[in-house]
Amino acid sequence: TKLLLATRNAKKLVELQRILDHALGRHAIELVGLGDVPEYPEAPETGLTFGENALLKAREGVKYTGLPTVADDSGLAVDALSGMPGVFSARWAGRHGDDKANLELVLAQISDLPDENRGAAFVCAAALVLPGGKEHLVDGRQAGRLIRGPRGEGGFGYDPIFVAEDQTRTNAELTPEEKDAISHRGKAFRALAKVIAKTLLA
Ligand code: ITT
Ligand code: NA
Repeated sequence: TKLLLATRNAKKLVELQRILDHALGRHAIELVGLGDVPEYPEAPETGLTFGENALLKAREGVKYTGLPTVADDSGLAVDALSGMPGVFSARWAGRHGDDKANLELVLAQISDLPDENRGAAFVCAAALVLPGGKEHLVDGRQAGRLIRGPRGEGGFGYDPIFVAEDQTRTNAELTPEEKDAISHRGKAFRALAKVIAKTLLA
């Protein structure tokens, strides 16, 4: 079964295919990337919440391809920054997708805070929009804290500075499977996999 994945983030795509393969069995879902859709428009991400943005991205996918479409909108909410960078996580330092600059800016913004005030959470909204117009939205959250400098090579984005609750390693030091098991994206897309199983694979 073909599903469009409305993302331009290659690392997200890898995580999502892996999470869906694990939840639904290998080859149950074939994710089609935006690279295979000619003249796909810039994603509208004008929403004020992760959920709104995920729905905007998924609706756009259905509109341009007619395929059932999934989308992920996600980010890091830092307690001491009143939940920022939040929906601005991908472009917090200015240039979209500059992971290194983004995490360095967040670290600078909380550099004077003691360990007990460095709480943060990753949030993921996962949307499924069907060609008939039906919409499904779920989310997932991973709570933790920010350390003072990056550690690890795995994952992407803010993973090198984030240590999840009950962990000693950063998300970037976990294996991919360990990250999926506890991540905001793993939680959201395992919930969405149940919806996919009922609506598209039944
Ligand atoms: P698309 O909109 O094309 O899917 P994007 O990277 O722009 O790709 P978002 O707007 O959802 O996606 O922004 C997500 C940002 O949040 C991402 O660039 C990272 O900075 C951060 N982020 C999301 N999930 C993360 C994760 O699992 N680990 C670390 N950082 C993450
Ligand atoms: Na976004």
